[in-house]
Amino acid sequence: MKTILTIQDISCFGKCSLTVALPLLSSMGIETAVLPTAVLSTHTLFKGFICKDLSDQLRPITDHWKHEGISFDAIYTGYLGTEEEIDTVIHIIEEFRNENTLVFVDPAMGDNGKLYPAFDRRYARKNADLCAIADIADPNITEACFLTGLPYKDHYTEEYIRELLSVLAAIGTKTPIITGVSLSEGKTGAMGYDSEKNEFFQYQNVRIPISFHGTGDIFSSVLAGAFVLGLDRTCVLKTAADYTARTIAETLKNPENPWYGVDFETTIPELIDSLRQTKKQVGM
Ligand code: PXL
Repeated sequence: MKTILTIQDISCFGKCSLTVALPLLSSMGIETAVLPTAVLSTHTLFKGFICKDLSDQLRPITDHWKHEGISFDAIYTGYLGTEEEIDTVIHIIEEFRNENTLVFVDPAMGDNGKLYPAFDRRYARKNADLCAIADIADPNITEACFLTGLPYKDHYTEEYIRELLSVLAAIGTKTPIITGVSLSEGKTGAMGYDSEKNEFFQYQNVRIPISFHGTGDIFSSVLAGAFVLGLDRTCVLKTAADYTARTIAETLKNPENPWYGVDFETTIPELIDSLRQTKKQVGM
């Protein structure tokens, strides 16, 4: 079985970060270890959340793992809190990585042209250091702009996305993938760049014109999992984008859907089925 370590916060209530990554990766058949960077009562969209930072626990935990000879096929980082924490995470990646380890970074820090209130430009620059050591990083357009220093655009062309991807690759990410890329009316998806082969790739499907909290974490978790399973990049994008879109569609059908997250639990059986079919098609 493939193994993955995911490093991000645990928002105890609210369907994001670890409460999404852990069930999704496990249901994809990947042994998933977690390194919680902080415990929050809820995610930060709730008023009055409380947060206990666990930065000082990360090294003692990973030191124990080292001592036990524990290793991982992949390391997937999500929402982190501070510049110091990013430095610690870079150190942990360097300690656990070998030539076969897949390092996947979701530099979660903003959307719609703005950083989340907790973050500033210095934090964004530090996140660029983390992306520089990633095999794959999947910022949205906003995050890609803060990572590269290129201006944010609401309306853009494929050329603009290619430029963002090229600069991300120049920073050091081997295969940057930009999410939330809409290249034609009514469609959305992701576009990536394999810098070793100098090839761009993309996948688009129907755009559901409503945004829900936590869908970025769902997309990233499935993307990371599908790469770890060894699917080719086009299948990976399709699996993650289709699953996210199906989840949003199912959530919209539920008149009692919660405002704080999506009903990703309902569609987990479909994810398992689609992976089974894809693997069969490619003879895995
Ligand atoms: O979904 C990203 C995320 C993760 N963790 C926490 C968050 C958010 C987004 O707002 O608040 C604590």
